[in-house]
Amino acid sequence: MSVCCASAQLTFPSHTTTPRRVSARMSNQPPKPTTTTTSIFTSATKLLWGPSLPPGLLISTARTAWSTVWHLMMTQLAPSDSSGSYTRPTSQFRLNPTQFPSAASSELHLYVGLPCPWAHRTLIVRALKGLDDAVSVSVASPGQDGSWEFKDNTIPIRDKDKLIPGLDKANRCRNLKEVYKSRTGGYDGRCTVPMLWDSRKKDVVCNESYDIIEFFNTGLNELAKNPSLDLTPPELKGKIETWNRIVYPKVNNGVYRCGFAQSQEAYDRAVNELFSTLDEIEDHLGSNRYLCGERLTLADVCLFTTLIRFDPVYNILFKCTKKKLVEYPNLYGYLRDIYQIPGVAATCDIPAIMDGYYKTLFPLNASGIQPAISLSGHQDSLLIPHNRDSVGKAFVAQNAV
Ligand SMILES: N[C@@H](CCC(=O)N[C@@H](CS)C(=O)NCC(=O)O)C(=O)O
Repeated sequence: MSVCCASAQLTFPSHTTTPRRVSARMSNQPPKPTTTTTSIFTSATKLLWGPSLPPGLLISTARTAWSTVWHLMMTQLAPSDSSGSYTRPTSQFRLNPTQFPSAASSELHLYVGLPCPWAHRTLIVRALKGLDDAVSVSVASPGQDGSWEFKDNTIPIRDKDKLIPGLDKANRCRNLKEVYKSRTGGYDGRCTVPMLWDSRKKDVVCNESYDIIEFFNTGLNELAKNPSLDLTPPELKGKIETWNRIVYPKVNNGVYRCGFAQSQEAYDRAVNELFSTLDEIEDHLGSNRYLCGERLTLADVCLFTTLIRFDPVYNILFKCTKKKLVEYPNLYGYLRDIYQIPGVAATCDIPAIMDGYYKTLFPLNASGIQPAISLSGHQDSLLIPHNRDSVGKAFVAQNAV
């Protein structure tokens, strides 16, 4: 099975840009009990133990069985170490920044899924650099068998450039596993998004998001509409690395360490590290428009894709509950600032994100029910003015894009 942003295999259901009801047949949820089955259960329990709770022995047996099954599922969903801390598996296809493939000899295609924060990074940098013509995209959605698959959504012609789940435009495969398998040399490992594919060589170029965004930022300038935008300017490389070393383990992966923890200790450690890092960033953003000062960098792109999922998903589903993002005025303004950079909003789809997480991470949300979220989690609220132009010495990075 595949999992959103994790390792194992639980997948996302299909989604659209607006919230909608998914029919029981189409969704990954178990069918709802009918009135007849509900009344059979009610009658059976009344017959067995009347209106009181089931006998203690039954409860403790069910509890042991339930928790064993939960641990088994979590082990596949999210491998952990002996202390119960989530350990993210490493990506198989990496890019060396000193040996980027040549743009002229490749035909690049990007595979993504909209709920995935790692894939989201690649969509943002592709949009900011103006690589939409140079790198085509297929948006995958989850299938019943647990792998990312491609669905025929018969996208209207006017929407053909929108990021909507659909068919595999590069290989006409039914699912991502088939694409990975068809690579020169074959493949039998984890089939994750984002995945960058070279249609000419019929091979995976890379399936590690940070490598892909570095490549998009500097390796394809001859094809980019905004070649002058540099999201890793040489003078900021040190700061970017410093922030990445903090933000990746404590925030990007930190929210997963909270949600996928398999012991109280592992959760406590993760949640404390997450919130002390958010407190630190909140302070920093009081006098810096972006993480590295006046310019938007790759470090911001990486932080942004976690922040936009925070109130609608991680705060609730992953128990990142000490605070909501909206309670951090600087972080929340920073989120809106980046969202309002031209090109970014079109890569964001909160209904698709919610659909993906709440309906497919079965061990964390067995009912599949999506919670109602407060206003701060809604996409429209990201259009509220951010008033951050004056924070620090504002070099308006988005003017360059
Ligand atoms: N380290 C990878 C993580 C990618 C990842 O975990 N993607 C998830 C979706 S959010 C996935 O495709 N999981 C499928 C699986 O694990 O089989 C990156 O940054 O690109």
